[in-house]
Amino acid sequence: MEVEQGALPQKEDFSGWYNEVLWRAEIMDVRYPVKGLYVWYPFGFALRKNVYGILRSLLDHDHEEALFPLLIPETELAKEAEHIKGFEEEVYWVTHGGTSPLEVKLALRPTSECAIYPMYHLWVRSHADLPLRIYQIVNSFRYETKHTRPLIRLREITSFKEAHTVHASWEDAERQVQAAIALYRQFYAALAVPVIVSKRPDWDKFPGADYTIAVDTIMPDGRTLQIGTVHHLGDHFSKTFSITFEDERGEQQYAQQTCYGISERSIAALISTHGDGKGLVLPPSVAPVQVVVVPITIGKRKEEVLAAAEEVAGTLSSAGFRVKTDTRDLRPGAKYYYWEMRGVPLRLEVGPRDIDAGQVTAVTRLGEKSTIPRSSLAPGVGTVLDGVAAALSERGEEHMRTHARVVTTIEEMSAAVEHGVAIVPWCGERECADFIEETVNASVLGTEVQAACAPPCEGPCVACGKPGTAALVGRSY
Ligand code: P5A
Ligand code: ZN
Repeated sequence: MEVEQGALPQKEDFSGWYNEVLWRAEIMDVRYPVKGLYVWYPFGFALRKNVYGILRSLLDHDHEEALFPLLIPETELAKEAEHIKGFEEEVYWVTHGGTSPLEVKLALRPTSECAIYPMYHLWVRSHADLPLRIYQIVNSFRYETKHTRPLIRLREITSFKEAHTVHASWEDAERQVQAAIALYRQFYAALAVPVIVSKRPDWDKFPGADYTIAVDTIMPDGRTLQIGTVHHLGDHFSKTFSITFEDERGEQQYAQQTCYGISERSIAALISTHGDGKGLVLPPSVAPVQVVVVPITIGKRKEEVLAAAEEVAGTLSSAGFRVKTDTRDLRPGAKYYYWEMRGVPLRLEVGPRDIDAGQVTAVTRLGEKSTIPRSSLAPGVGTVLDGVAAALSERGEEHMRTHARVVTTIEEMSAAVEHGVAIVPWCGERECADFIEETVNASVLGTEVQAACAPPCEGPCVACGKPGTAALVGRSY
């Protein structure tokens, strides 16, 4: 395999850095000849598998996985008025079968409410069927008109995890919203990606929802990225699709619903949060290769070094680590560069001196060097990897602390959004949000802000001076 040369663009030039890392680390190939559609390389796909493995295992506690069709008849998609209004400009249509026009046009799902809920109409009969919690991981299509970007704004979302739940009461559905937020928090904690949770303003909620809670992260350039949303759907869709159940007293009731989704933006956030000037930096939990063993074969003891390297790799892989031994005919430096680019959390070097000392030399992706005795190799490696994971979480939190500021005036807010987000008191009026947005060229992203760094902030609205509560203001992707 060819080893790329030359330095990466600085991470300060975030777009340049991001695009370069995606192809040099073999995450995505952007050369596919349709705008907004990209190809997963095998290495990127292995990363995706690990990330979505975590998401699946969190969901599998109390959700069931299923699979619904990609095509939605126009007649179903058009049923919920607000929903179709929200998506009509983004829908791709299948209009023909071969050369014959279809009687009913078929939409490629932009999201699957209108594919799933006609079936929920058939499946939900009695209170004993509730709660119902189902998810699927599928591709979905949105004709995005804003600037498309790999993993961030796609026309084919390849890794759309959507959960759809049904409950007997509005309060039960609200508890599900809280449970979903907790689940997303756990997921992002496992990726060491810091998040801010907030309630989107009414004009920005999901089409057809009572309200929307969003999970945002702050990218290296200070702009926010929405990396998950949880929607309380109330009975909007259950009335449209006639999803009813017989309650304990034998009466028919409309069901209450929620839905929540995550896409490969989660992987964009992972890459962007941790990567550095040498490429990817991956938490051990998701790294396709957790440990690379590099034999240092200088001089006469080549066979002995190779054998020792294989033995080290064998021990670790029996202990359950994802290990690779790099025996390619390249200089060690070229190998280091290659695996650093791919974010491998730990490199073990095995040379003649290590053999004599009964040890391996360990260098983490964060640059920490140590030695680990061969006699306690697996526990030693486990400890070092735990250290990498902890350091990444700490760095993520530090990024959040330095890029989210609680402020009280227009001037401070204006300064804060230049390199991150501001948390400011806002009265909730649209007019004041418009004023804020025009004045500082950023958006009012949410209220009821929950961030590790943000104490509850109350005070006079930055725009009008009336009583206000914490709002999240920032520039988003
Ligand atoms: C929830 C799941 C929904 O579609 N229906 C089922 C609900 N919500 S959403 O907010 O519209 O999308 C969920 C999350 O998907 C990500 N996302 C995207 N990712 C990449 N490219 C896109 N074009 C795109 N559109 C949405 C966002 O993270 C969003 O929160
Ligand atoms: Zn106001």
